[in-house]
Amino acid sequence: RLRIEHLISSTQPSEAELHPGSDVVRGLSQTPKTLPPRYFYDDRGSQLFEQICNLPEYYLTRTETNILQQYAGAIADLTGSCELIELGSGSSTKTRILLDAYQNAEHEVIYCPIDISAGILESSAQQLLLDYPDLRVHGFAGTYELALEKLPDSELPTRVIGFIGSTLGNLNPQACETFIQQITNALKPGEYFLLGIDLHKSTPQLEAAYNDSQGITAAFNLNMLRHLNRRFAGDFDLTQFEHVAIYNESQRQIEMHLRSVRSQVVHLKALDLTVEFAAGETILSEISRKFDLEQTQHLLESKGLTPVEVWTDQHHWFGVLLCQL
Ligand code: AVJ
Repeated sequence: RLRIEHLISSTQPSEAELHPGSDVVRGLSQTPKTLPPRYFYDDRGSQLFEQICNLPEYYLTRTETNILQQYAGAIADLTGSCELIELGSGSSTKTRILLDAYQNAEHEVIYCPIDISAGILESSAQQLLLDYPDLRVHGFAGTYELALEKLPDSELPTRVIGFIGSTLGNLNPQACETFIQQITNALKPGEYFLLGIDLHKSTPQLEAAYNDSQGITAAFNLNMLRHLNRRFAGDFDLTQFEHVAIYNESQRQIEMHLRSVRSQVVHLKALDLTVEFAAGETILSEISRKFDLEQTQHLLESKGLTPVEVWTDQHHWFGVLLCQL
């Protein structure tokens, strides 16, 4: 009941495949300096992220989980039997709420998790097979782009592409448009897109969620430098950088930085890269955009994805949208 395909682009390898770390070189050579958020997620970073999801200040995961618990039955009834394709499936914790709902409604599901990390994909798929004796799992280890291009036609009446957890917030508006276009290209008329997004709210609440009192988010942010040290033979001194997260109200995004506490020089030997930092200079390690439910609906609609149903919590902190092509 388990099949995992490892996607590699043999015909047209991407720049990232041909030159691992070229994105790091580009980001650190720029002013202001940036790094791609995907470097958060080595094994330790994925563990820290799981801890973040359980923090009292980090309302996102808890709120989305509650929305899914309340409306998973409605989602299952609206789509019926389907292939459930999840982008960035990780540990598949929230997915279980959906799988339970389809099971209760006696709708058949083939679960297609897509994740860049083959290890977490394999282990969470094995666990799901144990817990759901009728479930078929067809996973893809690779990037969203490749997986979306290579998705086979559905064996079941329809497909649902799920992108929950507000990962969309990591994309700037232009990248967001490109991404939605990739979704519509991958779907056939009548098929669904299930999206979870964090919503705009007060600055103190947002800044608390990204500056938790236990310092887990700070550790998560700094771990990116440890990851780069290991991957690219670097000498970032983690004691000489500090975590900064501020809400940019006009752009409606949390901006997470690594700030150099003094002037210093860092080397990444495997990339043949030397980087100079001024005292107080920052690296932008992540944007986390906070959306407006109506604006997002209009954006999806303008790309041909019609919102079928929109759910939120009592405080309007988080939104879940089911759209149809
Ligand atoms: C996984 C991108 C949704 O933006 O809230 C958590 C990552 N960064 N704390 C987010 C994150 C800092 C998270 N996303």
